[in-house]
Amino acid sequence: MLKIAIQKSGRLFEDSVKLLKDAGLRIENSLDQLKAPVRGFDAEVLFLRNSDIPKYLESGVADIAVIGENVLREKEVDVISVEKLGFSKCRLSIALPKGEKYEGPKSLNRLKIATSYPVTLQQFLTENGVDASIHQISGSVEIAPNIGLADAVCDLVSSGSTLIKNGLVEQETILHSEAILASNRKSSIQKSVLIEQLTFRIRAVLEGRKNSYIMFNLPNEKVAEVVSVLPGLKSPTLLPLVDPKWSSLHTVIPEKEYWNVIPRLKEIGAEGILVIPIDKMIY
Ligand code: PRT
Repeated sequence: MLKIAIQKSGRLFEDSVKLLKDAGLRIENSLDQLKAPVRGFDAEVLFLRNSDIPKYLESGVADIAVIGENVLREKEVDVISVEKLGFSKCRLSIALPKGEKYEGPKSLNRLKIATSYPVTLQQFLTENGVDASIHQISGSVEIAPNIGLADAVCDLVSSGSTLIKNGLVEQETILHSEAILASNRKSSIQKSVLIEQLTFRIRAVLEGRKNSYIMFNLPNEKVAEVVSVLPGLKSPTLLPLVDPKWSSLHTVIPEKEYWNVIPRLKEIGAEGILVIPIDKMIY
């Protein structure tokens, strides 16, 4: 049985549960459980604190986990990063009070920086030859300069509004992070079949999320021109319509190209464009 760790509650919880459900794992949980059996896959899910997952993963209590890259990096654990999952994207950034001059890392010399990420920050300071002191705090980092606890902060940022609300300006990003699937080294050998099966399912879900299936009608003489603007899979499918002068074209396009491609298809003469989400996609 594969032991899969996910965050018990917090920013990663909902997306982690959804990913596993979309991959066909039916978690039989009630909210106060620490562990839940799974139907549809030989696994059980452990609900843990995000900050505790790295040590449980490294020690083998969990075989595989959904975890923020930032936490793995901070805890310096020896695990295998299997797959980036595309959610909980954020960055670890250094911010200074508005009005303070910043001309690169050297501006941090002799400053006191408040953070919950002392290891990652120290690595950045050392790599850049900066002599600053680190004040470790476990939460509400952004208020540290306002209450005189520090000169600067190093904290996670997603929208940036927390920094702005506290009169801080983001100056230097030291790490980009998102949720990842990570596995224990021993388990990746001993339970390789289960881990490969789970990874295969998760990749199929992620590929599906990144793409859309589109279909539309077009005059036959426009087929070559339309195909030239399509970024999709190897070759689109062309089907005849009842009207012999028209065809229906079906293909897959990456979500990120969708809004560039659709207006061009319309300009060329495509009609009745349907865009359909893809549940799973396997290359
Ligand atoms: O208690 P437990 O150990 O389970 O959880 P935690 O306190 O580590 O977790 P949680 O739920 O706050 O965050 C879990 C993970 O979500 C983090 O480790 C990151 O990988 C990811 N993540 C993504 C974030 C953010 N975005 C984020 N914006 N984690 C925290 N923040 C905080 C940030 O610290 C700051 O206070 O949100 C604020 C800034 O947000 P913006 O949108 O105003 O920029």
